[in-house]
Amino acid sequence: MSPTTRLASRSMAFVLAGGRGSRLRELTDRRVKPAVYFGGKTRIIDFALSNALNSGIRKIAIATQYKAHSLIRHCQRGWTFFRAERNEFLDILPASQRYDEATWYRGTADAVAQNIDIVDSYGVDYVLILAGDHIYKMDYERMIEHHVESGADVTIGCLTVPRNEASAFGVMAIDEADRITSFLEKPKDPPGTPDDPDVTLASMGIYVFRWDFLRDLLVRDMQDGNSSHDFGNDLIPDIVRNGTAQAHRFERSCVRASDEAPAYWRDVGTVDAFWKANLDLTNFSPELDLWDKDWPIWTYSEITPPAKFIHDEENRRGQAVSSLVSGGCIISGTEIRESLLFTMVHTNSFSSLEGAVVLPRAYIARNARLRNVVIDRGVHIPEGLVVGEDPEEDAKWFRVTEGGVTLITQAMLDRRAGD
Ligand code: ADQ
Ligand code: ADP
Repeated sequence: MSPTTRLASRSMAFVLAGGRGSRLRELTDRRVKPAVYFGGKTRIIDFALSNALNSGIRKIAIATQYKAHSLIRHCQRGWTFFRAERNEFLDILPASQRYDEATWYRGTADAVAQNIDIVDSYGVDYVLILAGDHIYKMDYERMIEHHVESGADVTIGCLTVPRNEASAFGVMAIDEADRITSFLEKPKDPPGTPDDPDVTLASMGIYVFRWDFLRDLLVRDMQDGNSSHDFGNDLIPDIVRNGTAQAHRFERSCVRASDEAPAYWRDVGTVDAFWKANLDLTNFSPELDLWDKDWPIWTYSEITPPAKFIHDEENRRGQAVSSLVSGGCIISGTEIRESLLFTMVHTNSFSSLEGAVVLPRAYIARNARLRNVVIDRGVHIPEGLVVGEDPEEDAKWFRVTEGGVTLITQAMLDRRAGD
């Protein structure tokens, strides 16, 4: 066994999956952001979980609270790779009133603090804190190695983002050894870096700690009446002020499509970003490589027959170009371009889709023309619906984003039908 394998086996991943993700609007009305579908077969949380599994981490806990049902169901059905007899597991930790005073997890640090005894029972040396809501491929073991080498109290995953987007992040300044010298959580006016005033070094919201260090910190934080019990707001600024914090640049451990490929990381936190990141997969050579056998994205996948393309009885072609079409789809006499269809989507004659992200089990009746849309799971698109040609008309019934994407859910269609 190589020393690095041992490091992963002495570590656990604690995945934070409790926040709603309200900027995804109606897509998170009934499911939490990590449970939102992404990429045709997977859900957002599968990326963090697969990174952990592919990095050799076999102890994973997931803290949930908001609308956790479909997330829990997905993990129970799909994330069954672990062998309890080798002390491997995936534990789901719903906010469960384990402490009288706190019904819910009060913040991200509280989600770990309320489970201190459970983490103790895992017997690990290192804890990797992850967010369950980003799309990227990363070898976490390299980050844990970096943490051990540097001897810092905490190591924070970070990447550069455009300065005008940086106010959504924790941002940091570093010295020449990548030690963090200052940290500001979501500043209104984020500073640029010394090399480039237009970019900012931002926290990815992922952290490595020694468990004994983090444990002490959490116990103290729980008793602090002024704390919001959040990593980004409270614990990280405190360590930067009073201890040592190391920046780990994402480029050091990202898993790339090829040596020349950029380091791919996305927070698909808005409908526009979600739509774009999904459709980017239809590019000739996508930056996110889902075909890479060395770093697969594991998931629960329904058993489905192959996708089927048929000419209808009037001999109209069912066809898709520059598109991804998942198992179980039936494309009957529909023209599809630059679109991504999840499993078991059924489309019908004289309809066309362009720039469409269609979640599982949607049904599209005849004569529909849909452009630049996100269609929620199980939606029944009625005959003749036209979307993407008249934004004012679309906005009467559906959610039209700043970027001009229309989100369609069944509740919106029901309102429209009832009017
Ligand atoms: P935010 O993006 O604001 O900032 P936050 O809302 O703290 O992220 O959520 C982080 C993760 O924790 C998400 O996966 C979320 O689902 C989960 N979560 C939120 N509240 C929770 C709770 N009460 N219980 C359980 N899980 C919860 C953070 C950092 C920034 C950093 C960005 C990067 O604070 O410094 O830049 O992430 O996206
Ligand atoms: P998934 O996210 O797994 O695709 P669905 O979209 O079917 O699941 O449902 C998301 C969540 O909403 C699940 O927890 C499901 O049980 C719940 N749900 C689905 N349909 C309804 C409904 N009509 N009323 C209330 N809850 C629903």
